[in-house]
Amino acid sequence: MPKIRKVLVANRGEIAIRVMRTCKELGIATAAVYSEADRSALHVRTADQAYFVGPPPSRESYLVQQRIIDAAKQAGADAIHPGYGFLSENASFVRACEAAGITFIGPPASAMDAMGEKTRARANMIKAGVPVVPGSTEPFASLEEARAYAEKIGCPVMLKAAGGGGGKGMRKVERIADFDSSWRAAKSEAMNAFGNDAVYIEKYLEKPHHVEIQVFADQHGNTIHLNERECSAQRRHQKVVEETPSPILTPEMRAKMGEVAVKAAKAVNYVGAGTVEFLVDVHRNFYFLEMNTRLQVEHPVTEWVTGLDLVALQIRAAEGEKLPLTAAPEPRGHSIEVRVYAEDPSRNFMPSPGKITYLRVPGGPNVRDDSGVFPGYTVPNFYDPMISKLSVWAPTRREAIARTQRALSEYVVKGITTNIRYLKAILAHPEFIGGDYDTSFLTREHDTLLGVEDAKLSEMALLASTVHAYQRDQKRAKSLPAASGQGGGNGGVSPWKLALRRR
Ligand code: MV4
Repeated sequence: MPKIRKVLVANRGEIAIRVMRTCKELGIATAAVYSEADRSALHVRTADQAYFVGPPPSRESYLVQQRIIDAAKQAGADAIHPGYGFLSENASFVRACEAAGITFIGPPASAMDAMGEKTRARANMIKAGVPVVPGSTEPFASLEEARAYAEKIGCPVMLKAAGGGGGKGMRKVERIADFDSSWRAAKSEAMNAFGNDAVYIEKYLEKPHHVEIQVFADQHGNTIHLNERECSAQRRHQKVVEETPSPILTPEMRAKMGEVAVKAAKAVNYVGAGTVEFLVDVHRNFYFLEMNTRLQVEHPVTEWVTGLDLVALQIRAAEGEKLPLTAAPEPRGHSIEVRVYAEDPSRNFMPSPGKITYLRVPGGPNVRDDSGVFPGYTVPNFYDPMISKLSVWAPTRREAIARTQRALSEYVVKGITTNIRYLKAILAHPEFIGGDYDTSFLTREHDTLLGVEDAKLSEMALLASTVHAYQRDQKRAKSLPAASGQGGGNGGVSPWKLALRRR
């Protein structure tokens, strides 16, 4: 297979720049695509050339397959890197690339098909001997059939959309009396979100951890894992903080989960970078959840502890090269990534697009800032409001937390609101520091992390500090020399103001 000489990056923002950086290091030319809203975006300036693909909404630009393929042809690119999101997990796009004679840097369409639908993925995994969350593999024909199944396995159960992912169409059923209404709600939500109302049932797992395994495969049947990422710090199914190694994994669990993840990837003839997601229950049993058939947002933490460049590995695998390693490297040290968003935590995390009037980006030893923004840039409101990923490496977890805090404190972003303070609060929380935080952590500790105070306690604290200040000022006023001409008084000036004058 011939070497790749030019890559069209079918994405925007930080991930487009991330991919182009490796291309540059490998001597590969780059072409960007951009929408009307991204004319002055950093990924356009980073690429060797750039092609306009349409109006701001991604449906009319970044998601239009033919526009992307036409741009690649015009550029004379021999490959397309899809990044994450957009067309990255779209099997029909992979086939369209193939038909156009362009290498898709990612897995074959057949692997995407095998993992795309949750019930099909579960069936494939069961066949391969991969543990899945106990439950059904087929959607149910009727409500009665579904209710009978839920009664058999016992509440609580989780209803999930077969066509879905990311928590949409998902419903927890606590009592069988609630089953019928939850079932109908899940089905209609699934229909609206995915155009597919198939719903299946799983046993509900209490307070699970989200632990995922990075896998990698070449075109010659060599498949390895690259250890795990702990991703339990999520809010509304959006990851906020990721780290590796997972603080809850033993070397034995890592080896076992890695082995299972490789088995999952092999079962679908996977090629390139992929991620096998697991739920880990309180007893530390682990169950296959889904497979992401793309490079993930949080891949930098894996790069930090393995020393590998995952984008370079993706490109080499797409060129038909053999994997340069045969087993998972021992994790070296610890890495944490936090996602910096243009959003306002105090307004229910509402996106806060707008112009960045001033920007200072963290740096220093073992700090990496993957960003798509710059001073003077206007964050558009058409896309995901993530403005950067801050990741760090340190020898130990304790030091990695301290380094992340240090780096976050260097960040200065003016003009828009960010979640930086919220991120600092997460890293300072005893439960995060303790390491055994599960997927309920951010929701459960929401008020604490936002600095929302208990109203009664706040009132009490205000009273106490007022009394204290008054008593202190009384004492100070008494020890003051008498003010001139005022007969020993202080001219009617309050003791507080006097105290302030003395400072
Ligand atoms: C579950 C679960 C508990 N039991 N399935 C949420 C997104 C979807 N991909 C899977 N999810 C869950 N499935 C059973 N049987 C709890 C979750 C879940 C979750 C999973 C991963 C990361 C964050 C989460 C937050 C809430 C619920």
